[in-house]
Parts: sequence; C-alpha cells; structure tokens
Amino acid sequence: MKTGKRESDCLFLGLDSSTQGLKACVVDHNLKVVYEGAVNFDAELPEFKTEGGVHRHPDGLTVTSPAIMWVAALDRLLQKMKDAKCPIGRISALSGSGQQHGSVWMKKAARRALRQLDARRALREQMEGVFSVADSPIWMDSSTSRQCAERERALGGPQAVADLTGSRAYERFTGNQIARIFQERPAAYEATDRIALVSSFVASLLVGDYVPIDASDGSGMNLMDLRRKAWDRVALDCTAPGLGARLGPIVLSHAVIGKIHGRYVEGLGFDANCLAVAFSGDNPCSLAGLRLQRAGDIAISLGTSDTVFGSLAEPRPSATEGHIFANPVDPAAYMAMVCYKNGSLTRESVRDQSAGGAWDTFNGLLDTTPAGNEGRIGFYIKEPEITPPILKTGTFRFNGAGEKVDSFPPEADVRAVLEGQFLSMRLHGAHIGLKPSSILATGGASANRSIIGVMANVFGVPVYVGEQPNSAASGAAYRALHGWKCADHGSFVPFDKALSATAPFKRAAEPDKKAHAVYSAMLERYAGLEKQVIGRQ
Ligand code: XUL
Repeated sequence: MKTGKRESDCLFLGLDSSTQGLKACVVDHNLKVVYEGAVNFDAELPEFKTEGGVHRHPDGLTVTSPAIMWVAALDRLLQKMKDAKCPIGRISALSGSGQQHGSVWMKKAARRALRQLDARRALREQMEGVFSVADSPIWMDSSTSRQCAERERALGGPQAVADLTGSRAYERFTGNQIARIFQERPAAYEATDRIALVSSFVASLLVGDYVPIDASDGSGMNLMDLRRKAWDRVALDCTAPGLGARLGPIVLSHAVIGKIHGRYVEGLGFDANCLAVAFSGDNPCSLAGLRLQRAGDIAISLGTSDTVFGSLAEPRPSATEGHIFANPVDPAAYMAMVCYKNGSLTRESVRDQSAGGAWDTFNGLLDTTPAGNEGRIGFYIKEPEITPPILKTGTFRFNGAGEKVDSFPPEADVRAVLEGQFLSMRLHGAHIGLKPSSILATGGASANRSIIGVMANVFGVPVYVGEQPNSAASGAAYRALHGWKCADHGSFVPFDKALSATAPFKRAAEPDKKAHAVYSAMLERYAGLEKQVIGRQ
C-alpha cells in the first residue's frame, strides 16, 4: 500500500494508556517531539475515585480499573491536543502502548457502538453499558494463584508453560485472569463477545471496530505460542470454553490494523487516511522508545524497582525468572525482561546506613574498595524479591570464605549492594538468553557515574546514558512511523532503517578488563550463595 505522502510532511502519534494516566507524544519524521500531553486519571477524572489509577479491593489481592475511565480519558486527551493547536491533520499514522496484561471485556453491543461512533457525542456516553465486566483486572492483580496452579498442571508444569508462552503462569497474566472470571462469573463470561488487552482496546476506540492483539503484548497472556505467534489450542481450552473466538486474531506489531474512524476526522480534524498501527504493551513500546533493536541491546532501568530488558535472537524461557515476549520491532526476534523489587530504595537505605545519607560519601567509599570487594558478597532484601523469589526480607552478608557474617565495614556494604544487584542481573539475564553487547542505563540512579562504572565492569560492556522520559509513548510514536514505512514500502523495513535520526544516547562508562575478569570469576560463587539465601526462607 503506497501512502503517496512525503515523509517530511508527516507526523506520528503515540498514545500510552498507563496505570496512572493517558499520555500522547507526536513526533516528526526526524523523531523530534512536536507535541506532548497527558491526562492523569486521579486528578482529572475524579468521578472514578481511583488511587494511582486503580481500585484496590478489600481482599487485598484484586486490583481493577474501570474500563470506561480509559474511554473518558481518550476523549479528554484528544480535546487537549486540539486545544493546544497540535497539527492533528498532519498525523499520518498512530499507534499506542498500554499497561500490559489488563483485559477489557465487551458485549456484542460494543462492536455496534464502536462502528457507529459519533463526533457530536462524548465517547463515554457512547460506550457506557457495553462492557460485560465493567472493572477490568489489571497487572497489579494477584488474585489468581489458584488458576495459575490449575493451568500449569493442565499444560505440563511451570517450565512447559514458560517454554510454550515465554513465561510461567503469573497471577497478572491475562489467561489466568480470564480463567478466574470464567469460573467466578460465568454469566459475565457468557455475555462477552470480545476480550481485548488495554492496548488493543484503546486502538479499537480509534479505529471504531474490534482490532487484533499484537504478538508482543499477546505474549503477556500465557495463552500464545511464543514461536508461532498464534493462540495455543490447549492453553485456550484449559482456560475457558469458546475463548479463541472471543480473543480474535493476533498480528505482528508493525501491522496496520485500520484507519482512524470518521468520528475523529469530523470532530478533531484527523486526516481520513491516518493509519493505525497495532498497539502494544508498555514494555515492548519502551524497547522501541529506547531503540534497543539489535540482539544484545539491553536497557537497565534503575528506578524504584529495577528492570533489565532487551532484544535477543534466541529465547530461553525460564520457570524461575523473567519473561520472554515477541519483539515489537523485529518479527524474527524476541525481547526479554527481568524485574527486581529491590532497586533505588534498597540502594538508598545502604547509603543512609553506611554513608550518612549522601551520595558523594557513598561514591567516595566505593572508590576505596577494590572490584570484587575482597570476596565479600551481600544480599540486601528490603522488599520481598521477585528475581529470584526471596520472600524473607533482611540483609545476608558473606565474607571471602563464604561464611555468613553479621556486618561489613561501611565501604564494603556500599560496594556489596551494587555488585550484588548487577551480578544478579547478569546471572538471571543470561539464564533467559540476554547477552548484552552494550547497555543503556536509564532511571534516576543512572545519573550516578560511580554506579554505572560498576555496571560496566560487571557486564564487561560500555554503558550509555540518556533520558527518554516517556519512552512508552515515544516508542509508540516510533512504532507508528515504523508501521507506516513498512506499509508505504509494501514490505517489512528494519526498524533502524525506518528511524533515520541517530539515537541521542551518550557513552558514559567503559568496562575495565581486569575488573570484569574479577566479576566473571565471582559469578559462580554469587549463584551458590544466592541458593543458600533462598534456602534459608
Ligand atoms: C509487566 C508489568 C508492568 C505493566 C505495567 O509484566 O506487569 O510493567 O506492563 O507497566
């Protein structure tokens, strides 16, 4: 399909329906941001009474968000774009990002409502009452342990589920959420015509019809065969009857899924030929936003929680750590993600205890100790940890002889917390196939050169830094451009060819060969001690 447009005239819109709000980012063909806007659910849509965009239920496990709130937010954000005189008419393609795993449950009436969307009436008014489950389960929900166990049994155990779908059964993954709704609310399930992900639902609102789920976000459901990028019959059958028809098709993430609905042409001035490229999950979109397109391109986000993610050619799904998803910018590749709960807050608590609360002191102490910390290894578990699963909190310290000790000198604690975190990332990342050739460090702590120096030495690769504050929204905009280029070209165009502008990241730390050798030799001991800590629970 030739679009017949000059690239330099075109703009690309990325939306990000996250847990707390909806964001928009419009870029030109050089990836220059020409518009950014946001709607915060709690502050701007207070009638839904959410906290952080969600409702936590009294059982302490169930977490939902009202689907209609996402509808209201879209209308509001598009109006803001118009009011801010964003050149909406020049947008040639749009795509989007959504918090992963959340599901939107629609009755038959939804499809009619979507097809007949009217520019004169609020979206909310037109979509009210079309949901078979009004409160959508989201990724923070952990109420489906029973369904996870049942589905893992039916599919041959946790490793078999990981081998098939890319992850073992996790409570938040959509297939387990669907099984719970089918079991506990059979009438609601029966009344459901379509189950969308948050990403594909927002796409539906813009296209004015049901749209496919993309393979990358579809990987977060425990329902898709990761390699075939198709629903797995046995996984569907052990979840709920007639599920395949309710989920609809899967498409590659760069596929065009339709054109924008006339409502937005008439009401807001969109170009009637504006293409919609499949929406995807927020983590896949961040991978696109950070331009981690080649196998070995890894990002480490150092935030409240730490996340390691990147592209890889050969997936190695694991029942104990991490997730593998289809890659959102390269249909032949995969992406992997490992999450940690103990991130910045844990580093800060060691800073407070050992360095009087000052990062300068912390960095100074770090410089007084050698790489490898004379064999000392520490596990600082302030929060129950996800990777590896360590529920018992506390600090576990071992001396060079592998004996458990009660304390370290302050400078050794400072080094041990960083080395432990990065060794863990290297170990567990490698278990699922992540082999970094370069690292992009993001998040608050990436500004600390001492911290990223240790990172470069542990992994033995250069570390780049640079902020891309709304990487999911900008990544969605880049994917819109990518999908548009593939459509214009009539076949797949590699992501790095589609995005001509160079990435704005700076090389900030080089690995020291000697220090790296010390860490490589330490890895096995680290793994052994980690097993001991897990065993102590
Ligand atoms: C990923 C996950 C979250 C959500 C919300 O598995 O649960 O990162 O995507 O951001």
